[in-house]
Amino acid sequence: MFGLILLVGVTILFLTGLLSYASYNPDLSRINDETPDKDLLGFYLFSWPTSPYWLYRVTQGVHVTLGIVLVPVLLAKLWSVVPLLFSWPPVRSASHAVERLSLLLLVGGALFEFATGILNVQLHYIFPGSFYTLHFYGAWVFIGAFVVHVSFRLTRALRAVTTRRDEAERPSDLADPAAPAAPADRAYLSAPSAGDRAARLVAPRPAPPTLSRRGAVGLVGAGSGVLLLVTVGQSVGGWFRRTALLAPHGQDPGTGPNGFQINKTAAALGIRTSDTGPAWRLTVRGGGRQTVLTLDELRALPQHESALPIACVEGWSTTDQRWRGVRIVDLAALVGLGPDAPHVRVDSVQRGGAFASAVLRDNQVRDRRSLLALRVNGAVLSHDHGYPARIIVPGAPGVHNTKWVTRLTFGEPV
Ligand SMILES: Nc1nc2c(c(=O)[nH]1)N[C@H]1C(S)=C(S)[C@@H](COP(=O)(O)O)O[C@H]1N2
Ligand SMILES: [Mo]
Repeated sequence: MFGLILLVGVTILFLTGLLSYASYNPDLSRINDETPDKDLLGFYLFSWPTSPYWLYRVTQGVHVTLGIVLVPVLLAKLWSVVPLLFSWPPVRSASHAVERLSLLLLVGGALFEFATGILNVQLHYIFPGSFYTLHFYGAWVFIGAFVVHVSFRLTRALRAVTTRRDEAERPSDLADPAAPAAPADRAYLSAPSAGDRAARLVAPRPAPPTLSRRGAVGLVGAGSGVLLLVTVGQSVGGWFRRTALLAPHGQDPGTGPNGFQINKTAAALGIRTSDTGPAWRLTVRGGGRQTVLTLDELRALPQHESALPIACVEGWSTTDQRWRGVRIVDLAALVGLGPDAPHVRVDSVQRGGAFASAVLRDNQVRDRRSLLALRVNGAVLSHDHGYPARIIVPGAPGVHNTKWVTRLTFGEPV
């Protein structure tokens, strides 16, 4: 039963994970992602759409929330199969050898993916390398082993959940290989081989139970349920944020127009007020031209509104915020690029470090909801939300909504 839950759950995790990777537009530029040799594993990459505008909020909310909720199921599943690790003889046939080898990658891969994912959403960046790269490679290794494992075990798992309980649990059958043969359709319940006995997870000499089957399922279900209740609020955002007791950023993002989640503060990234003060300029380049604007000049351009959320790879998102600023296509027009403007490289005043820059694809540039925002919810952007100007793009992962923008470069090779 745990195996079947994981079969469905892990498949969803894998697919939403692949989507999350695609959403970074990793094929567009090394600035967005440096995973080496992704071309082969990234065969499926596509141009991430801007509609529906809540797309990443949903796919990544599902990915992170489900990953956390499945932890008790994964642990219980591993616990239930621990005896199999010591089955004897260790290898019975060629196919058994393949299966056991795949288990190394399966169990190792599962622990690696869950551990790196949880460390990332809890903001412990302790990896020896980029999180994307590790989690992405790990996912492919794991899913390979997962496919092998499922192909070996699916029929057995389905049989186990459709078998009547008293039959499946009759230990005497299992302990005694000389037991009389059962009718043909129940043949697997009698005179089992050593391998069969081990695979059915019934102890040959069971000790008195400390937990009933129902108790074990209940414990795991309750564990997952509690995790769901204290996690999902960070993806739903708004009022529900209060219920997200496990959210590493805390439950209270503050009040007022700028009272929504801040990922990294200006102070944490060493953004100086002198960089964003009166000396701040926006440089727009492209098509062989360049123009430089002051904040007042930017404010004098046509202003537009978009109601869009911020949705982070860490699984948290905000509800829709009311952004106001200049359309990115209008900025492209300043250097003579029309409505068919190309991709743009966005640079912030941030000196190095992750996420100081990003490259947006042409479909994101051309979407009329994509803004260089100067205001949010009726107020000027706060310093922590990217004053004086930040990017906001529908459907994009939060990391591409660059804060403290100072330069836009259209159409150059990136
Ligand atoms: N310059 C810069 N912009 C940035 C980041 C950053 O580290 N530096 N973080 C990004 C990430 S990962 C997210 S989720 C969003 C969060 O925006 P917020 O802090 O306004 O909610 O900002 C993005 N913009
Ligand atoms: Mo993020």
